[in-house]
Amino acid sequence: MQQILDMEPLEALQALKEAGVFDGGEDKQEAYEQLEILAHKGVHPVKLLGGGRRREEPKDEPMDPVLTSFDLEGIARYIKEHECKRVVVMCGAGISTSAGIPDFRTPGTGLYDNLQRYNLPVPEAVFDIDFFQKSPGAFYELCKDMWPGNYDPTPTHYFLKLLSDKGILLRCYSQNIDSLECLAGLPSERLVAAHGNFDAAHVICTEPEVLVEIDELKAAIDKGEEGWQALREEKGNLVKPKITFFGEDLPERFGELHEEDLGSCDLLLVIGTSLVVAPFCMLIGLTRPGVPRLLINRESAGTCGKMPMGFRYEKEGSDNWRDVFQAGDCDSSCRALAKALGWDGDLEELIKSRGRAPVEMVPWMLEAGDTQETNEGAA
Ligand code: CNA
Repeated sequence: MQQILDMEPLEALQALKEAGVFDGGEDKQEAYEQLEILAHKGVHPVKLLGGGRRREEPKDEPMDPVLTSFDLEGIARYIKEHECKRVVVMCGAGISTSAGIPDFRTPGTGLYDNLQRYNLPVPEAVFDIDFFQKSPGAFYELCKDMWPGNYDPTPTHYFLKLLSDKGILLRCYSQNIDSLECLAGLPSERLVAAHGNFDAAHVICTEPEVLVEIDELKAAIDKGEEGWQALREEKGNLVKPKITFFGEDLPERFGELHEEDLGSCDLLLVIGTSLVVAPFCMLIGLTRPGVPRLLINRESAGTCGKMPMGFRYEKEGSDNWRDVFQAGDCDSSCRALAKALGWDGDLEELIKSRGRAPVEMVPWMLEAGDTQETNEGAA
């Protein structure tokens, strides 16, 4: 593995392929294709496959169970007994559906239907730079609707604020562009908006990048096609919020923090995502093998049949020592987890006060003095 680590990303991937790592089934082939895209961008496959420096335990080899039960109660007990201090949350569109913002992949919801008149070949095309250049209207329509201020945070967003106020949230990695985490009061240093958001705008395809005031873009979009066409002429090309499109690099903050955060977290919560967008989905494989992982989602996602170091909750007995799948709705599951922790009163107060109610830190963080000591790395 060390020799492979020293190779260039593409060369290393080829060596792994030749060694048979991707033999046996469509899922493995899909994983190979995702890693190939990343390798072209300079991301080393071994880091994502779990062979990086931080691995103290062998990859995907059974260990003694780290949970006393594989359910929300087991996770709650783990948090308290192990005095978790560095919880990482990964989330996606599913945490905002109860706010009224449709996700992509749930059949029958509105986002795809609303955009039909723009003849999107697939829903994801709305975040495709080539499609945007040909047909910008669909994305601008989506922007108008999703602009921060049009929707309220959900109980799940306040659950994130609760973890932060309790002092145990190291970071929340969100794929969402709706900024509802901030609106719920989550401090910006606790958030990585992995696919960007509406905080800033830029002229596409400029090097060095040309920034545009976000309010200027909003005013143009509000005027409709006439408005954004005029802005395009003025700036020399289309202007868009700094939301990451397929084929664009993720924000620098993601690159700076994710390895250290995932490699040092003591619990991973994955909420409301189908875990199909790379490189984001690969983060679940960067935790140390003894770290418990909980997926809260309506449907199964990110399993080991689909990706390297994926969840093993479908496995029997000693083949799953740490993964829990809570199938169902995010809001009720977060409420149930808060209840199992004895924090349900705090959560309801946060929801009622729109994130303003005071919440006391967990005793083990109070003893630590302040969050800096253990949540070092707030950036
Ligand atoms: P996705 O692929 O649409 O998956 C969402 C997942 O959430 C699915 O597996 C659903 O079953 C599940 N789900 C939906 N509602 C709930 C609920 N109430 N409780 C529990 N589970 C639920 O979306 P991902 O986030 O995985 O995909 C990443 C894309 C989608 C990102 O690039 C986003 O930018 C993009 N997106 C973002 C938003 C937003 O910002 N709110 C909305 C739509 C799409």
